Amino acid sequence: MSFDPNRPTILYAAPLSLFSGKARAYLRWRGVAFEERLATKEVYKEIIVPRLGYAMIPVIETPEGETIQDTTEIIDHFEALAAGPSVFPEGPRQRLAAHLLELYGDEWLLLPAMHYRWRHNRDFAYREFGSTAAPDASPEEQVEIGKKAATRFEGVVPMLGATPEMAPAIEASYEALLGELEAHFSVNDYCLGGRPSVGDYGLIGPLYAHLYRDPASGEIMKRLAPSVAAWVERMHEPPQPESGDFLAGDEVPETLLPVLRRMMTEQGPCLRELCGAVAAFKGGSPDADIPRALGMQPFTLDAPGVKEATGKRLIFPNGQWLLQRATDWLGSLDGSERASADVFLKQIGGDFVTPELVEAPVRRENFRLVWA
Ligand SMILES: N[C@@H](CCC(=O)N[C@@H](CS)C(=O)NCC(=O)O)C(=O)O
Repeated sequence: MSFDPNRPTILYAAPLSLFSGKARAYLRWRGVAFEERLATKEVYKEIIVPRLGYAMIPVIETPEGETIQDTTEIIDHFEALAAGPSVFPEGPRQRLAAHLLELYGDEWLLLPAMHYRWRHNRDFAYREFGSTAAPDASPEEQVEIGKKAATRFEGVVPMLGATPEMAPAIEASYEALLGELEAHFSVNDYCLGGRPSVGDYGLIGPLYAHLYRDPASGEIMKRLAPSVAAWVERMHEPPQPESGDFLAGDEVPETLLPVLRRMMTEQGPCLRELCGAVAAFKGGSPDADIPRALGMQPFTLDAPGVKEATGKRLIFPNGQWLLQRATDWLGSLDGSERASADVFLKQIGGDFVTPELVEAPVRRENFRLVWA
């Protein structure tokens, strides 16, 4: 892509941020010439909050001055401009798998990400929050600044389901997932073959900043799943932008199926409940703004050897917005393509995923969810 040094694409982001890692990895693979600027306290105050109305990263500023927040919208934006290979596979199954994996990474794997960061990397995280907010402060000051800056993030961790009681289940489920991913990435460069898909970008969010870069978590990943760590490195520093092909014949590799089955076992019941909660909220308050969270829901992890694997988590309508990318895709298919996608969903225990699952669709406008 062309690059005007006078008007670069700017990514406001931070090394410790989950979704910054997703955006950065994508922009690098896409070959976008961008400049990354640290989301310091001043950047939040002077750029991010005035533009979005709230504090969130990553944020893109395009050479034309357009602001984009939300990694999915960032990817959509650059995919629409790109002439090269797409991160959206064309095959019905592969495209569905890619959308589902983005939803799994963005919304579900927050749980192990937050658990490991705040239980096993707390001091590191304070330092990182401090050096992001105030890069010029002394290391001692940064720890204090970091503790304050982290409150908003740390405070929400139990509400994501990462409570001390759930620690054994979260770790057992995550280690089982690492085993499944290891089996996959020891024979495949990316989820669907030789090219990263939007599903890889969903997974890289939690698996990079929190579960690879945070030191205690990185040690676990490198020890238990070296091929996963190698995939993280490949994703974060792509050897060759805009290269590679998806597997031929719309194949979703056998080795990816256990990962998708785990997603459906753990996240599936919550997705059904989420769609019901969004529809009930619309029924009760059709004119109200859609809140970021709609109460709490129970969830159960597939945690080998652990008895207490049920906790509670916030219900996030944003998850439905991401799910709609899968259900809209499914709804656009007909004939043999739809039949092939349905067989695949059955194979992974996801046959509840139908266009009808979403009763009250949402879309994004001006950095917020609104009714579609
Ligand atoms: N769906 C958004 C999520 C972005 C997000 O949660 N960013 C975190 C940092 S990794 C953040 O700024 N959170 C602030 C908050 O949740 O209030 C995206 O894909 O960009």
